[in-house]
Amino acid sequence: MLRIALIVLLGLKLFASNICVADDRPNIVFIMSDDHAYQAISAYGSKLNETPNIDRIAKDGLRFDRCYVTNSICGPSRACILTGKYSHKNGYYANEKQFNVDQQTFPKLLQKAGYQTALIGKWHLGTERNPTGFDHWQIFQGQGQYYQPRMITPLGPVEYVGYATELVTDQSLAWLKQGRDPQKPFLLMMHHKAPHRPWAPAQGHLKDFADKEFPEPETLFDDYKNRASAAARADMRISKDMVTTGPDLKAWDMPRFNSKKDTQDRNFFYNRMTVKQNKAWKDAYLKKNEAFYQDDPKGEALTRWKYQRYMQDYLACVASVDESVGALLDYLEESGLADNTIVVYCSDQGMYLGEHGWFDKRFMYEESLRTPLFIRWPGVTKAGSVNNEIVSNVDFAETFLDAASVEIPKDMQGKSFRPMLAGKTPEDWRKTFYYHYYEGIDGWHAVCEHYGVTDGRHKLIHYYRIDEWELFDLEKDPQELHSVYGDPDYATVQKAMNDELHRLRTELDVKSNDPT
Ligand code: SGN
Ligand code: CA
Repeated sequence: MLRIALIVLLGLKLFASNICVADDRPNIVFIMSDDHAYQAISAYGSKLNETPNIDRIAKDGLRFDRCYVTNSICGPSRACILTGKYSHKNGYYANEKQFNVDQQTFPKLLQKAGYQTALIGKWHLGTERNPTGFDHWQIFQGQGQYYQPRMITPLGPVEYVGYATELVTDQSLAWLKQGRDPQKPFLLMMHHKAPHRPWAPAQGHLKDFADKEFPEPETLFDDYKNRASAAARADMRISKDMVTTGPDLKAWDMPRFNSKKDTQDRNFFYNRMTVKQNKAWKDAYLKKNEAFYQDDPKGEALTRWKYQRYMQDYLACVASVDESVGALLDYLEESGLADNTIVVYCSDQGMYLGEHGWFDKRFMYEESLRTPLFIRWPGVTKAGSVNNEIVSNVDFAETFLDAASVEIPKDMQGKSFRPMLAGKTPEDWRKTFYYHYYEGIDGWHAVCEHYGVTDGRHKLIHYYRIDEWELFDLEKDPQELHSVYGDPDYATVQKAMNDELHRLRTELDVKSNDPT
């Protein structure tokens, strides 16, 4: 009798202790690509490609149609995501600086609250000091290389053999399978290099788009008139700034290109490749390059050819990212983790796929201001739902903390959109959004420094170093081709937007345009 009572008691104790340790806070898998335009995701109606796996997140979850970034450039976007603060507060306002890793970040707060945290892939916030707030991390050096990338780990650098997107996927899966403490909820930040310039596809995707003719954007031959001079000044035109014989377009493997520079460019790529990879590349490009030189297109015809090759390579890089998302989703489902895991897919910013004749990002125009965002949280997000509110990468930190029931620090500058995941928009949700780009006319691609405000319908931009303004009516002019700044018909709108701009600058404590 006594023995039975003891066994029962012991059983109850075990049961009770299980209840104590069970931690049902959701896991977070945050998948971020680099420069992935919403125009190249089928869940956003892409005319260019299919992304069946990214679409799975949209199908089972929520698609955001107006996720804006505060500063459309890589490192600053990442710093903003980690800290929940604008660039002027987190200090990382331009690429190639050193992120202050001692500051508060949401992974650190999750870690302190009992989450296990991991970061795998692109960091691009400087490597003089190691990332902090992660139980496990492994990052590309700088921008990272597509083929045989070097990765920095807590034990030092490791030279990998393989393709960046696939390596990041494999390492993420390995951590999920073997590196995790199953008793703890986790945060996994899986950061791809792709589809960033120079758009080097994986061996297995080199020919995916070889025979496809892509529709050209209507503004491929933009004349940059009726706006401030910033658009015309920028060096990011497919026509003149995209390199045909260099890594951009890979029309290089021809006997006639034997200058030192051509050879260096080629070797930079080819020397990183295995014999098999190199053969696959030659097989994919050589014949087409020959045809290109036979045709010898000039002027607009050349731009058209460049645009087609750009898309062919860019979308092939996207195909690997989409595969990676599929592998992650499959594993979450097979392992039973999916039910209690929030899956996020986004990019660090948007990208021009020929709109305004451009590649790259940086401007406050829609293509680079908006970044793709999909979130699936089983039991919370409604399958196939769409959100049209202005959310931002500055909101991510607070949203994740909120989802994990961790207190949100007062000094973060975004707002948790956790209620929106369940389909409820808070009544006081923002109606306007502040943007600020700092790298400026002397930086890469010569995009003038600017700040601005948008409410989704109108957009006011001030290129403050050259003191020129733009005002767009996005309803009448969705492609942002005709500024109505100074137009008497828009005087009231202009005044209201200007007031709002100043209100937001005060609220966000923007004291100076030059944070240095
Ligand atoms: C590199 C690219 C630029 C790109 C920046 C920043 N040039 O410098 O075209 O704008 O990265 O991109 S390249 O010749 O090296 O490819 S970011 O996404 O990392 O901000
Ligand atoms: Ca980027």
